[in-house]
Amino acid sequence: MLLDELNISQHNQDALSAHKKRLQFICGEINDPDSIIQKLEKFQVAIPSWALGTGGTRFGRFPRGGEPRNLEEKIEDVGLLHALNRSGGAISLHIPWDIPPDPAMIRRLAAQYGLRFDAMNSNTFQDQQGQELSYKFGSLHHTDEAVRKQAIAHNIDVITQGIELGSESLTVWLADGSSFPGQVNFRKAFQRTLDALQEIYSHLPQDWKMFVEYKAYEPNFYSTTVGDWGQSLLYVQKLGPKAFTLVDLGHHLPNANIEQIVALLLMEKKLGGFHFNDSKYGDDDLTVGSIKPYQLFLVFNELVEGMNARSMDHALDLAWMIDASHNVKDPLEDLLQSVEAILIGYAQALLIDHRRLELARAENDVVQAQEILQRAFRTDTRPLVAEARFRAGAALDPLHVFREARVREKLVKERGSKSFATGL
Ligand SMILES: [Mn+2]
Repeated sequence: MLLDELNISQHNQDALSAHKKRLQFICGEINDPDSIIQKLEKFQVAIPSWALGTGGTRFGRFPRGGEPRNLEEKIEDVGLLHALNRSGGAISLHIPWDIPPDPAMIRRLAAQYGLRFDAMNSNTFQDQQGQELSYKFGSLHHTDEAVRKQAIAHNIDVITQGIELGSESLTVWLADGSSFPGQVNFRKAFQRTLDALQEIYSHLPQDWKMFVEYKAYEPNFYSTTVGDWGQSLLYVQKLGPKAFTLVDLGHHLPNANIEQIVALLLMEKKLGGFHFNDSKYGDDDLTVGSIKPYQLFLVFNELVEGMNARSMDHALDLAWMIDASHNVKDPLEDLLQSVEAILIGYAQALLIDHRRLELARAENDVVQAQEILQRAFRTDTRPLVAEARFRAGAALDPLHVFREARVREKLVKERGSKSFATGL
């Protein structure tokens, strides 16, 4: 088994003394490092099944081989990541790309790797083979009731499959919208979508949550039926207490103040989950922290402050997931980088002295407020993140171990150079 060949403890032994020096330095600079390290150790980010293969654009796809050929191999890949960093203890499935052939067996397999099933994702944004009616002009907002019924039935089916896997949430992202002015009646499209979501909502088990994800544009380029956080919030407020808005960092118009959106959704008790990625121009789905690490930090600042204000559990009360995919990196290396970036940003936010920040705000000391934030942002939190991993039995430097153990080469040998993972 590939897991046994990772040699994590040997790597940690070799890297330990240099790590301890770096850790000692930062622990001398900050208050209560232990409580930060414990929070980092607890924080888990779900890995989406569709990020394990090379992503593509509409111009092409350049797979590098060794991609998981089925759900079992996808679970094996997430298990590998989790062994390396002990921070990716959940997998988020996409139906119908990952229909579990034998749910009980799949659940056992995941448990062997210490993984649980995070939110289930339905898909009514593309037509599947053998599907009776087309989603070309939308799904839940479609003018034809028969299409809406088909999309509702699919979502209910995804819930049923999720129950068997032990998942506790459904994420609905709709591509529904219009590409040209005049194509849809906004009000009627909203109403039809709400009616359909209500029907799906009525099939949620008691302890389940429904996440309504929004996106400003693409694949429709004029309007989107769940286009922004305001529209999502309208739906989830009307749906009921089990419905929440899901924020995907890449789903906003350029330069939107995402941290403010997060703060207000949390205040309204309607923030349910989070999709991490990064972008320069649109929904670029780039590696978390690769373009705008300061924005990520500011988002985490609002998350930490807002969750503390409501005595929420940082690790458990919101659904954390990566939603990224692109075509130039090894997907597993990319996911290791993304998880690392998330933990670095979270650790920086934990360093913020909120009491002093509130004092500065009360005195309108704008300079001091900025100093407090940026002092935290400019602190190198990587030794804290590495220490959290070390305590959890993971690798001090996961990427180094991944490369040293030649994981990709072995996967190519095992699965072939032309293996193809389902997904986008
Ligand atoms: Mn997303």
